[in-house]
Amino acid sequence: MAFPQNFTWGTAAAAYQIEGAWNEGGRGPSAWDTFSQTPGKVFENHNGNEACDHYHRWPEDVALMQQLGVKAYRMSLSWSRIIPEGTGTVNEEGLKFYDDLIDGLLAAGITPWVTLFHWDMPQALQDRGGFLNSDVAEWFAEYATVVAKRLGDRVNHWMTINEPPVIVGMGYQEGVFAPGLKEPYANCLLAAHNLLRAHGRGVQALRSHAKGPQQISLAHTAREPIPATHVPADIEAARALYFSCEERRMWNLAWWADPVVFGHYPEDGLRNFGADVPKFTDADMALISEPIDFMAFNCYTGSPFKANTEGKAKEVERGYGWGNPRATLSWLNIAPDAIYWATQWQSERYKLPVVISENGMSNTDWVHLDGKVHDPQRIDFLHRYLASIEKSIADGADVMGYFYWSILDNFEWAEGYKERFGLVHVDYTTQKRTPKDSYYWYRDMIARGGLE
Ligand code: PNW
Repeated sequence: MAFPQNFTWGTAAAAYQIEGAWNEGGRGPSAWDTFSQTPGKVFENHNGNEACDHYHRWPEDVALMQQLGVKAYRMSLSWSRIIPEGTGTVNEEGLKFYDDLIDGLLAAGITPWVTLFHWDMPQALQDRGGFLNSDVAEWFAEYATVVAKRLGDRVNHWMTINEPPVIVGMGYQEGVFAPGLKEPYANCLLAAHNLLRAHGRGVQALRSHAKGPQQISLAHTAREPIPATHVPADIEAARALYFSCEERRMWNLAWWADPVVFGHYPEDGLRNFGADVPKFTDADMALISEPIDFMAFNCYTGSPFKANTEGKAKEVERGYGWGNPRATLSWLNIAPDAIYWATQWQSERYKLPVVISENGMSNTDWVHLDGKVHDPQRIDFLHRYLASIEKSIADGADVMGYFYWSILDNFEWAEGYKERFGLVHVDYTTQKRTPKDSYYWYRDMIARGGLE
């Protein structure tokens, strides 16, 4: 059992979570500025105004990644840094920032994997409805074209959009993330459809304006049902649930992934969501299913299911301590089998190579008396999840890369700076970076090319 030689070892972050400099260099406001600057939306009213000050400190951060030995860095671009109003005038200073960062990464031997949209919708476009406005597909194409023309001579790994279920589910349905809406289900499905159309236009723009062959995807996420045993009935039931569209929520993986790969929405979803499904055309579905090159999947957690007497998956009842062990973030119970089944089932169903575009955990990290940050939980977490990927590869899944979330502690959305996911600790009062024990563990593992 071993990882392939050419396996992409990486780490990740996103613009709003680390850059800061929210009103510098000509950047326009985004929906996350508005949301986090509204009292009561984020833990202790934290916001991303300064974050990790990566905008000014990126050379230090790139050096940290180079010493870590990662081959790739998954980063995102701030749309409103590049086009402050979302459409129209391009901000040269914003483009120059990413130009320099990408040159810095390449000089350090690190391949940039660029996500165009990691949740920070330009406020000017949010004011026009954001994903509820069908024009979003054209706005996104305009932005993707500007980016591809400028960066597409050096960047050839792309993700259009990060985690549709979180954007629409948490942002438009539950209202706990920007833009903080609580829309009826029909509007959520409309936003979902517009988002997928935007993805398709993004793929087209990247293919037409970036140079040379491109590797393109969008980053999915879900919470995995995990078969509680290896009895075939339990595996079948959990797999069926994984790809089912029964619940009227946004965490239905197949609702997002089937249209992109197969060009149609899943039958059960069309039936179950009925009149709430927006009107769509064949041309829409052709656009949404513009070919992609790999599945990107952000994998964090899952919970065990068993088949009941009808063969349907039922969550296993557990007593006190449910979900333990867990990260400090309440939904994140430690479930290494989630990454095994996610990679198995996605590679079987979609027949594309899978990249784990995010995986990580938040922990109670602080700088200890000896000046170091000891995080044995994260090392154990990494070891278990990576062993699961190794097993999945041995069992036939085509997994081509892994990106630890995140290189730095950062702005964890509605949880603010309370949750620390980084391989590198950040003191937000001084901006001092301290690599954690897990950073050195991951470094040694990459150097060896796999687990011991
Ligand atoms: C991802 N869930 O979000 C995001 O892509 C990152 O920006 C974020 O920092 C990271 O995971 C950790 O939260 C998620 O509720 C948010 O299952 C919520 C869920 C999953 C992923």
